[in-house]
Amino acid sequence: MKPRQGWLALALVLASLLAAASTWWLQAGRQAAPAAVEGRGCTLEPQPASSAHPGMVWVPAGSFDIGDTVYPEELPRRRRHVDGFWMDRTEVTNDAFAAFVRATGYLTVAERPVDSAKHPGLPPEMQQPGAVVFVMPPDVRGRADISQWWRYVPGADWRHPGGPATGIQGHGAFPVVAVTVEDAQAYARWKGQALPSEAQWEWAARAARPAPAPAHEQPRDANTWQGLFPVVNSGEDGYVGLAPVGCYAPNALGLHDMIGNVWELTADAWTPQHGDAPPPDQVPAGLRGGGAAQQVIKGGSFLCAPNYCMRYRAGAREPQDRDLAASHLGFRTVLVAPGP
Ligand SMILES: [Ca+2]
Ligand SMILES: [Ca+2]
Repeated sequence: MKPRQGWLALALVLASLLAAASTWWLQAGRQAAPAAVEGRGCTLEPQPASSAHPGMVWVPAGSFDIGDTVYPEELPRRRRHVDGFWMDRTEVTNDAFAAFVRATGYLTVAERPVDSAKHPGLPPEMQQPGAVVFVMPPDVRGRADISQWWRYVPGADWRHPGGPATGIQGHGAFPVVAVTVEDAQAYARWKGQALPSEAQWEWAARAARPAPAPAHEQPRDANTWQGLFPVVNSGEDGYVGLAPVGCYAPNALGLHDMIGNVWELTADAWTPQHGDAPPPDQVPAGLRGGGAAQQVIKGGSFLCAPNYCMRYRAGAREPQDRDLAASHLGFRTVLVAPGP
């Protein structure tokens, strides 16, 4: 494919690979939201008042074999060592991101004019600020053409995750979506924190357990997709779309929604497979030469289903365009500081 020919195609391919987006407002109209907590948030377990970093949990140091064996990009498994660090126990919420925007006046990438020099030849609708949005189709002809359920929506952004007519009122406890790695890193810097490396993220998702390799089954304590993606979503896990953060049981470290709900951005530039050496942590991809345009994202989302995207696993990974927002994609931050 000519690199400039199809940002649309690229966007759609990436989006499909990620199995992304925010259908909560659309799907909620089709299927009654089964959870009584819709919109209000879920109650997080209290933390000790003495906690050095409220809202974060300590992830101890350790070594493990990064990766998994389900999809080619998870190979080869490589030994990685991770020093101890603090990590947000939930995905960053709309309320938290709104506080950052209020304090700084920050404008997200999806709200800015599209860089036509960087992406020449875009169709008119993609020359407008916006984000990629999942729209549940009534039926599909196979799953090769992902434009059956993925759309670039002008006016979609973190405040309007489904497009201009949608909003986040009453959804302050939901994960912020439609943010890019630049946005996530700006938030993290404001907090004095950083995005996790892929190794940090995966080690934390494994609850700092070096072995055995995590199971491949669809998890029960996570917001994923039950049914035949993209047309049948039974919502057996309580949510057909996004869920407020912290509605599902935490892992053994106290981290919620590492698997499912929203995909999570990392600090690492995308590599098609795990290399001999780990990518340098927390270094913007552009600084490593070549201007890598994609970032590693982890954990899968509420759109991950057994028939389409079995990426509800710690070792799963996907690429995401650095400058393209999607309504299934959020993040959480880490802090390198002395442990408890
Ligand atoms: Ca679900
Ligand atoms: Ca997640």
